[in-house]
Amino acid sequence: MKLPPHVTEQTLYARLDRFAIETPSWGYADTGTRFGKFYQDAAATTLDEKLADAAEVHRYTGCCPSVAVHVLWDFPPGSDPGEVASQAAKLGVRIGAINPNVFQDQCYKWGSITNRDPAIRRRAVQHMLDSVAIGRKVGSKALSLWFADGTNYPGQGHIRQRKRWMAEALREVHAAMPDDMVMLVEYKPFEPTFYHTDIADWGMACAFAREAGPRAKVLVDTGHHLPGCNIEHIVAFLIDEGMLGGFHFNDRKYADDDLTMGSIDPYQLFRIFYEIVAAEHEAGRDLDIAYMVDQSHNLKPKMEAMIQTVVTAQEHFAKALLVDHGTLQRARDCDDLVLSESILREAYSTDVRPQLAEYRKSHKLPADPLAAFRQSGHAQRLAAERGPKKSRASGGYA
Ligand code: RM4
Ligand code: MN
Ligand code: MN
Repeated sequence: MKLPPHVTEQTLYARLDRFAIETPSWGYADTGTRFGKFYQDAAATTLDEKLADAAEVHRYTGCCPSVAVHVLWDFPPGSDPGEVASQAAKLGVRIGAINPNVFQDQCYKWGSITNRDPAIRRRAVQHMLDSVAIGRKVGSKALSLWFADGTNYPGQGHIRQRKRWMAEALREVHAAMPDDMVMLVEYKPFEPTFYHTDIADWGMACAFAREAGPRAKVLVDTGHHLPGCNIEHIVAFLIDEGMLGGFHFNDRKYADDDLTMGSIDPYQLFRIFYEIVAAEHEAGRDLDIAYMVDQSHNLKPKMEAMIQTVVTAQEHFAKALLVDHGTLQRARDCDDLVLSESILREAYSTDVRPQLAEYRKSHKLPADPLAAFRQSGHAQRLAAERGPKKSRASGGYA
């Protein structure tokens, strides 16, 4: 494949070298929907297994050096964060974002940091402070926050008071973070609450992040928007405000479906990457954005789904790097919208797979990571080893 004249192999390869994607520990584990959970023999159960699977994905793709962890699921009481960090290093990965979990315990029935009971609010804040401490010990650079807090019925909660509790808690946690840690504030319009959610959209996340402190930014989970929402607009806006901290990548058809990235709307993924690449082009430097995956592979084999996601991310990022910014600007300057759109479509339609295969070969990686993984028999070996040991409590709906 020939690259367009404005892109050199050298610059493309160099930018891809600096494009890392963090995979989540929970993406390797058995997860389900609220209706049930179907176990996979090869899926990971322990944190060691999740780290081993993430390391294997990194070996095939070369661009997933870190793993996001969920405190409650991955660090049960008594676990040693230092031990986890060295186990990760031994496997060839490091611990990425720390995700506190203040939505699962029974005490959070009426919310966590916006619960009207000060004792529960304290408990939730304490869990976040403990998560910061774990983050310090494992060398994590990000505290990633998502709250299930909200109400189910009109009249249930004092919305403005809850807003103040939220701000207060975030400020306290921000103050406890080391200087090299960022706080990522995630938003979601609904689920598990269905009337109002305390951080329902990017604007609220941005306001809370600004109030929390200078190292708090917004986290855009691509599945957390109402239908029809223009996500790339949000991305461009947050970049311009200096408030885009990172992504949780996944795809969706209806709600927070957590499907694999680009499976439903790959052009949207390209448009998101285009806004980033355009801003980087104008700034003359990379933007500091954490690219993370947040998917629930209920039915797809976990590691294959992850490799498919990572390869899809690289492909769409590479396509965005092909956009001819100069010609696009000239087309805009004379309001030539047909040409402007065609320039984006030209880049999007370019088959970058041969170029990526070459790029990977130059790094001694498999040209086609997914095919290579499938041929390796690794998943079958894991299934034989892990399957018989797995306890399969029925994960029913009721
Ligand atoms: C939420 C959100 C969070 C994730 C939880 C499990 O919908 O996406 O990032 O940690 O699900
Ligand atoms: Mn998420
Ligand atoms: Mn989600």
